Amino acid sequence: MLATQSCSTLIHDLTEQLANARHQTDTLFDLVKPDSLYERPISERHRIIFYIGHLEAFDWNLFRERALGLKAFHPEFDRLFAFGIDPVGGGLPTDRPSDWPSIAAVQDYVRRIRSVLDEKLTGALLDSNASTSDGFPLATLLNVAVEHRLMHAETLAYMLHQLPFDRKKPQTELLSVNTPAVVHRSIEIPAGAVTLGLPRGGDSFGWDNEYEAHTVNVPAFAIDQHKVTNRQYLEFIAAGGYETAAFWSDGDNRDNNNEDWNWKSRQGVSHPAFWKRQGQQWLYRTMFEYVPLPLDWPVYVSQAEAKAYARWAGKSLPTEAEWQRAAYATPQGDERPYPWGAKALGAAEPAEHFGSFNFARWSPVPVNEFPLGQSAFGVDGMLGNGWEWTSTEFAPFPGFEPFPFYRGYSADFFDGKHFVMKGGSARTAACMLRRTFRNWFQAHYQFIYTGFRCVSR
Ligand code: AVJ
Repeated sequence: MLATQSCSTLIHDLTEQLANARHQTDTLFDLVKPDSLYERPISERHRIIFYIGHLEAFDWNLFRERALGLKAFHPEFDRLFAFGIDPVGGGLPTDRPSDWPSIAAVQDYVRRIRSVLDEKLTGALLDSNASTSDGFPLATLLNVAVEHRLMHAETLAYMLHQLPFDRKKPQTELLSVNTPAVVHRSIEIPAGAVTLGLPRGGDSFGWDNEYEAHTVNVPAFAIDQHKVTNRQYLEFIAAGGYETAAFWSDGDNRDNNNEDWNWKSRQGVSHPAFWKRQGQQWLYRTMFEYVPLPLDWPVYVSQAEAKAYARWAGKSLPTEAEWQRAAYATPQGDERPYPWGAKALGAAEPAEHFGSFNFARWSPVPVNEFPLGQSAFGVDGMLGNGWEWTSTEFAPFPGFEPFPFYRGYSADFFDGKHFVMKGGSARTAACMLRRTFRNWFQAHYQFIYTGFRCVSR
């Protein structure tokens, strides 16, 4: 497992983090039986083989010319494996397995890139002021490579989750399903300010969309202490939640008012993607097996489903700023680096007693499993055990500038179709639990480790 550590600017730490991240993704691909690497577990994404090449092509395309001044040795693969896909509104890929290179050729490409990068980066890094042709410190690029790979370690887990069990090498996992009964209540958060974003010129790493820091004044609201559980979501289903159009549209002035309802109807969605009905019973699909639905685990759903539940409950999804205030603000008016602050157990850095993250396990745990992780206001489980949907469209903060070496990382998704998720899942690396990290997906994407909690205003 990865050491629990946050982002670093120290070169030595960074090369070690890259090695750890490689180990993490290698282990994931290793979970797949070799005859199944050309499968496409999620129809909106590439086949598994693409990602083996992609993780190396990404690093190589990032460093090769601008940091190391090297020549390409396989430009065709550099292009083939350069970018993943996220089709908006249909347009699924239609390639066939035979369109892709052999596993041996891809592994060769991977090995060659790793050995060249390891050799050349070590040299370049000896100069502690090393920077790229566009003037960024080499440390920033290394953070980009490490976090890009760690994000894929999570999104690959979503993908392999959907791969049929018999195409994976089985693993046993002890599931946590019993904790003290979950008592649901909502917590009043008084009106006040909260900081979003990172100030430029600081020495910690952030992606382009985390800049710049700014203050938002948030009116008073009340927020669920816990994430919405499978048990609560069952009540929504029993109340006809998936058959009632009123829960699926905004009733506001948007032209695409019925988009969520139309999506749900067209796709025939009638329950969360991780659930399966068997006779009178609901089963839950974990990474390796079906189990009876664990009622106190957080429900993982698309944003459209989360919003429908919230409307049924007479509540809303939190905005990004509300979520941030519930997680990091305090009654005293200061802000904590992590929801739990520096408590009796010593350092405030993410540690396993504060929540389920940093590859701690495959499956969720009950929503009340880690009371030590509570925020200053007593809101529980805000980091780990599943990302949380906000109602906020993924859009730039004031002062946003794309990274010149990766212009599309965020900007390609400022399209009104992607929404901000905050928090983290069991498969989120510790470094991305920082306060300013922003994740996002399309409102209709169901295969992510993402749940929600509701607010009232
Ligand atoms: C930030 C998780 C939404 O997976 O689409 C990986 C991360 N971008 N390679 C995604 C990403 C390019 C991105 N998310």
